[in-house]
Amino acid sequence: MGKLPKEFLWGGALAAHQFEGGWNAGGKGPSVVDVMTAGAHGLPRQITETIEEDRFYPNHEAIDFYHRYKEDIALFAEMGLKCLRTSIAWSRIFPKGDEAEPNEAGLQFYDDVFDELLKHGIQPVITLSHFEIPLHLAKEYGGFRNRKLVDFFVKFAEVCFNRYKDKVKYWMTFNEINNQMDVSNPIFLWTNSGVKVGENENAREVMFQTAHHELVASALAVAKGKEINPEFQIGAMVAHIPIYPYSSNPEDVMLAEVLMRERYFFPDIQVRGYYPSYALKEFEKEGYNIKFEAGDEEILQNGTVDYLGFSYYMSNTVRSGAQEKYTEDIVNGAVPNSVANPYIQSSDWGWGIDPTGLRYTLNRLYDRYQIPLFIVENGYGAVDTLEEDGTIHDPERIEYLRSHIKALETAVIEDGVDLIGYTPWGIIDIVSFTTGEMKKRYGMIYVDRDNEGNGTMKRYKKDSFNWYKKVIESSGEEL
Ligand code: P53
Repeated sequence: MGKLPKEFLWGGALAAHQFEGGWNAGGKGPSVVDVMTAGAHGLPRQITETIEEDRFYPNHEAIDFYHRYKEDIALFAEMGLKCLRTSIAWSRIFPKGDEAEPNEAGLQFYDDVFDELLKHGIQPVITLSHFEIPLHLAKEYGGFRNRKLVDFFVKFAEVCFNRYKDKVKYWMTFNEINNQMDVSNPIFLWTNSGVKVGENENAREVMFQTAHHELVASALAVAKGKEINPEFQIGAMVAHIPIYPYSSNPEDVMLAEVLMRERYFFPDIQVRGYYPSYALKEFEKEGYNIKFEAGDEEILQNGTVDYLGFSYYMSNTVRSGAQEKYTEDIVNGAVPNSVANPYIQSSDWGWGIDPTGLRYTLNRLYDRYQIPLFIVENGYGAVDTLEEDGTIHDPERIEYLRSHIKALETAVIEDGVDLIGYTPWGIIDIVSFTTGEMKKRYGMIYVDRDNEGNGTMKRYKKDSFNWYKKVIESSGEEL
């Protein structure tokens, strides 16, 4: 089939709050995830008002990378990673979010981590906001529903861009900025934006106002970043779950087409620089009063992104009328009228395994946007067993990754998609975002820690560790 280019960025992906720990070390302030308890598949995490003494908050200690980063980075280097995608915890840099000056200890921590990575030839790929908005900004200002957050975010971005301008080239503004379009689960608006919806409010209207502020903040940050270092590549980042029609019935096809706007809304604006007509029609039809300020259109136009980063885990399938007529086929937790796809198997957490969907996604996104793409998350969350001899056999994870790498190679080599790199999610076991569990593991490195926070924290290589190392060494030929 040919080869991926030499400069292809093989890596791994993480997010500060899910692995760093040290939640109040070095002057860090609490973030919106520091008040989230643990849940399970089908059992939502709770958002508590304050940090309660007798509750367990899995992100507080996470896997304690904060104190073990040298050991962990040495393992990443042994695997041969060319880049590591992670995020900067906003509340390490601005503990409350609205201070005049940044926290030097927080800035120094990322200098140390980036230096350690660069020493091993691993380039940091950085998300500015990955679900870790300072809690104070959520509580005192109402999060991104408040326009003031635009200034706080841009200031945070500017401080990071200036400080790390010679250490980081690839940036992303907001992680999975589109998750919050699912207003049925409060954790998405909370973690994306620090927003809670009141009982008498229209959640979708609140979401669009919040989104507008974030889109403006993202565009301003992009423009600022390019001023600071024109070599920067600054991207958007969305969760991309393609929506398939259940059948060739034109009603199913049209339903899938309309629902795909839930996936395209954010990148349409971040890539093209203006609101798509379907969104403006929805505001008009629903009577949403979304406040735009004078100059916003220009800001959006002047802050378009250089590339589109996205996560890909699974696909969704929708059937017209499923909600009324085919209720037995309904799968929950996804867009309305979602049904099980008879051609696709699911993981234990109900995430459908669909490698062809990745090739399909790469083609659709590249056709629509014509800018480079970056797969910044993909992976398989599963239970792993640490054997007595210290080994962990994870053939299902290897199979998942192998089939998805094959799909991306086909998209690049045969379809001509411009793809910057591939950073599988949770290169080392971390706290699951949606459930707060440790037992939903993605890593190629096992961490001895359980759902309740017990364990030695010792690191072990899984079978997938050596497998991925070979994949990288052979530029993706040896799968
Ligand atoms: P966990 C939904 C669909 C796809 C990706 O998730 C998603 C979500 C949840 O919004 O989130 C990303 O740990 C997210 C990561 C997260 C990862 O997927 O729940 O960017 O922070 O850990 C995997 O299995």
